[in-house]
Order: sequence, then C-alpha cells, then structure tokens
Amino acid sequence: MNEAGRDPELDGRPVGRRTVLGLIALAGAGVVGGKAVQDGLAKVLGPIELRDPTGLISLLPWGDSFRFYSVTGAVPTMNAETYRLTVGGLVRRTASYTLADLRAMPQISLVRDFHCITGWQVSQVHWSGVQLSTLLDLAGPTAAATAVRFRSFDGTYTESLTLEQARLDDVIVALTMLGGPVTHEHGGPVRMYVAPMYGYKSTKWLSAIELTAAVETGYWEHRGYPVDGFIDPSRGKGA
Ligand SMILES: Nc1nc2c(c(=O)[nH]1)N[C@H]1C(S)=C(S)[C@@H](COP(=O)(O)O)O[C@H]1N2
Ligand SMILES: [Mo]
Repeated sequence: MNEAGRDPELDGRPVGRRTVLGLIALAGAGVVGGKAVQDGLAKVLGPIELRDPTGLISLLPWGDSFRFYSVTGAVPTMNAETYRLTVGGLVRRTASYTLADLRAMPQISLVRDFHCITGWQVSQVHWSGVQLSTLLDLAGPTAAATAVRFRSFDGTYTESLTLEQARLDDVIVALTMLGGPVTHEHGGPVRMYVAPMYGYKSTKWLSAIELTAAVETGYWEHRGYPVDGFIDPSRGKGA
C-alpha cells in the first residue's frame, strides 16, 4: 500500500481505505451479512481469498491473504491440452514441455511466507513443482548465458534472475500452490515461485524460460522496483 491507502499493483482499481473500513464497520454493526460484505469488497478490491472464518480479517488490506494480481486485462486460460512451457535462448537443447511432462519430473515442496513488496504477506504457503535448476540442466546453458528471463502468456509480464539465482534450490516452476493445482487467478497452470524474493519475481502464467547474455529488466523493474528482489537484504548485492 502506498501512503494514499492504494495498492499500486492492483491494476486499474484504486481502493479508498475509507470504502474498505466503511464496509467492515457495517459488518461489525451487523447491518449486512458477511457474504454481502465480501461481494461489496470484491467489487472494489477485485477477487480476494478469504481464509478466516468470520471473513473480516482478510478484508483488511493488511490481512493474511493473497491478492490476485495481473498487469493486463483478460489472460487466456490454459489447460493440460493447450499449455506449453518453452525453454530456449542460449542453450544447447531447446524444449517445449506439456503439463504432463512437467508433472512427470521430480517435484519438490516448499512452505514459506509470501511477501509482496507493497507490504502484504501470507504466512506458511504450501508450494510444489519442478526445481528450475532441473530444467536448466536439461537445457544446457551455453558459456555465454549469464541470466534467465521469464515470459508470461499474459503477453506483457517479464522477469529475470541471474543464472546463479536461478539455480538456487528454492526457485521452482510451481505446479501446485495452497494445496492444489495453481489456479488461473494465481497464474496457473504453471507459475514461477522464487521463494527468497519478493512476489514480483514470481512470474504468473509462465510460458517461456530463456537463457540470456545479461539480466533483462522486468515489468515492475522498468517502473522502479529493484532488479535484486531478495527479501533478506544480506543476500542481495547491496543495491
Ligand atoms: N504475469 C504476472 N505475474 C505476476 C504479477 C502480474 O501482475 N502478472 N504480479 C506479481 C506480483 S507484484 C506479485 S506480489 C505476485 C502476486 O501473486 P498472486 O496474484 O498469486 O497473489 O505475482 C507476481 N507475478
Ligand atoms: Mo507484488
């Protein structure tokens, strides 16, 4: 959230804090039921995931729940028949993987707190998928490759990591999240999860992984975010 109480990442939906607090006050006073409040908030905030039984904690902008982010409008829906992940660029062996191909590879699980750089976070989120290093080993980066770029089938979002960061064992091509397949809203069927970094590094609706000669500035980095996305500043290069 910025000082105006708005979430700059929530595409085209500036949210007045007063609107949110007003709806919560109404619910507290028993004026409207939880469902009505949720529907009202869904209109101003966009879809939000509700985990607390009263439905009130997650209505707060700082509650323990995900926002659904997209910098574009409608994103095509992909399924097991239509989804492909390409790996290319500066590699010896390019590849195009189906969802079945990815599911057949060794999977790892992670449980971590998710941090968006705007301040919201979600505790102890379960993830599983294929380590990015597995796909990099299959591709065989050439000597000229020093970085990895991620593309999204939303047609707009990009991100990058250095090859060294991309090989960390908690950087995964995620197939499950929150105990089930990654939903469309969360960037499914396949998204990145770069566990040691802020959420903007975890490209949703992942379509391509490309080995490049240098780190290419990503979508939010063009708009001011640090290229080094480590949550723990001691792990970064000290920008
Ligand atoms: N394609 C795409 N990936 C994206 C984004 C986006 O808008 N589009 N937002 C990023 C940001 S800023 C965050 S915090 C997380 C949010 O993930 P969620 O939408 O599953 O909560 O996705 C990241 N990946
Ligand atoms: Mo974010």
